[in-house]
Amino acid sequence: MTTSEQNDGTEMTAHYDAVVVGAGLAGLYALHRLRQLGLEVREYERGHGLGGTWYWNRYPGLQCDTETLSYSFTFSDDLYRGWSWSRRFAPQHELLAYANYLADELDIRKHIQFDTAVESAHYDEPANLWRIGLSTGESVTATYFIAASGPLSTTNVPRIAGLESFRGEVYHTAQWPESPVDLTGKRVGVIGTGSSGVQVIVALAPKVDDLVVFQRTPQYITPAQQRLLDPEEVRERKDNLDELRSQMRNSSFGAPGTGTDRSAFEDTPEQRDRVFQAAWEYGAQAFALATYKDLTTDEEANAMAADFVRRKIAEIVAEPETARKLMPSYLFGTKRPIKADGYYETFNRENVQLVALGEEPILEATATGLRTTAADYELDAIVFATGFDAMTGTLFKMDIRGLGGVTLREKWVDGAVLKTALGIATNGFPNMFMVQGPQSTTIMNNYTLGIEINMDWIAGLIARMRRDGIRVCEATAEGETAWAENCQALAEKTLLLKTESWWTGANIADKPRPRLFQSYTGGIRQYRLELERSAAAGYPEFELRSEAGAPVEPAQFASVPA
Ligand code: NA7
Repeated sequence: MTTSEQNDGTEMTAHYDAVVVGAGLAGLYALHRLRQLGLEVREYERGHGLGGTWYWNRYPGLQCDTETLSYSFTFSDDLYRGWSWSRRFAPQHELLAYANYLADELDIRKHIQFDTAVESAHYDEPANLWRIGLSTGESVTATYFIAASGPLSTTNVPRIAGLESFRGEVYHTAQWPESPVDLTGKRVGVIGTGSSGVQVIVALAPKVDDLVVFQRTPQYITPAQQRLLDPEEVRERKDNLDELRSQMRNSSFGAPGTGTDRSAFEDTPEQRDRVFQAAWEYGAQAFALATYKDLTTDEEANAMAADFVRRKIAEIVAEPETARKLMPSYLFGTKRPIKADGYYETFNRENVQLVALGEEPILEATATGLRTTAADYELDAIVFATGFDAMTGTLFKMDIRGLGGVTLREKWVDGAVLKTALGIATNGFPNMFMVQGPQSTTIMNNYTLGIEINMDWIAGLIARMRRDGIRVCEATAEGETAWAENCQALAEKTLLLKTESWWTGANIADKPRPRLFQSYTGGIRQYRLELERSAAAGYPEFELRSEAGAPVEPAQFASVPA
């Protein structure tokens, strides 16, 4: 850090080589990689502790829905081997402990300032630096501005008329209090049945007196098949890390056992049932990713999977009317697949009631509960499990301004087109990089691996810049247009655009939505190859300018030894 005098000669502004937003897993790895380059880095975290998603989402029943033996950083053998998960899917406290383990082992905690939100980041073109305003009232400057602020970190709380008059407790799954919440013996309403809602519903049902589930869209939920990890399988993974890395980096999802080349049309209906049943029993991502390759590209194949789940619902749920309300009708896999144990069984409990909001929308909150068009539901607590303003929400919340004072929102929404170069940077915002930003693999794939691939590439680019005296790196308009079109073309080959979801930004009423798909859907392997191609070709999606302001020719740039 260096400090500089302001014009009036009184205030001092700290300057860092890089400022990183967020101390979730992406921010922690970003901090580590940039420190490895010898940069002075400051990381700001709005929370009181690190861990990002795993810090904020403390609701009962939370578990990661990617298998933990793959949901771990693999960049260091020692770190991978030094940590042991207890279960196939880690619970929240273990995920948080893992984030803290990383920070301590990498000795990076001292570079993180907690309880501090980045409120603004303005690019100062003449000075070629970012001026960053913090919630503490401080301001700092940085050469590189790194947004590791998370795709799911700004909560979505729907507006319900009269909510302020509700006399009971109100929670959001992603803003769960640190102090214990005891809902034992209470009447609880849960709004939302995405991954978080489903987990909290299963966890609360045996504890509360009455549970009323307010469901907007019925979901496809396949079993996670949670279990304790067998020490032998853990040892096997740890002993064969190179193989694990290779399997992860060469798969589409980013974890072993998550792909298949088989088409649903190659099997008879009886064979297909056996394949779906085996995947149902295996759990994890198997049903969505390892049964048939065409589930999310062909509507007929898709219907086969959807039909299997609907038959399961009919078998499991005793009350036919409840089963009917739980039947999903959208195309399977076009919202993020949900993995949970015992969800449909929960509706056989006498204390659990399902309200289909499609049939009886919520009118308002009253002092004592929620009123729909059909009934009054008396509640002691309302739990919002209503998700996030995903992908762009947190980026838009910060006042990020690039060249000419243009904000990201103005560029992507008012300009109506979401465009990024490789999901990492955007034209008009020099020296700003996003870790797992929009149009990267984000949480469509194994997030920890996506972070590593993304951040290694960014670190490689910054290392080259520093070595070659390149002061400005800006995504080109052509580069980002090509990437955005690539993302869109890939999404159009699937069924994903046929359903409104948080992947498309549709979960939030009135959200101004950028056109073009918000994620890269080509998978981890293809994304990695795209990044490698770009680096090998001298970063053609970027303009790199030297001290004198002259563009550096890609060929000249690429010829510098790594
Ligand atoms: P999600 O997956 O966005 O789920 C949010 C849920 O809340 C979903 O069922 C929504 O229904 C529902 N929702 C959202 N707004 C409303 C309103 N206004 N009224 C009623 N219901 C509403 O968030 P999660 O936290 O569960 O999971 C996010 C990711 O985190 C997940 O994919 C995992 O990767 C981890 P909808 O389906 O939109 O009709």
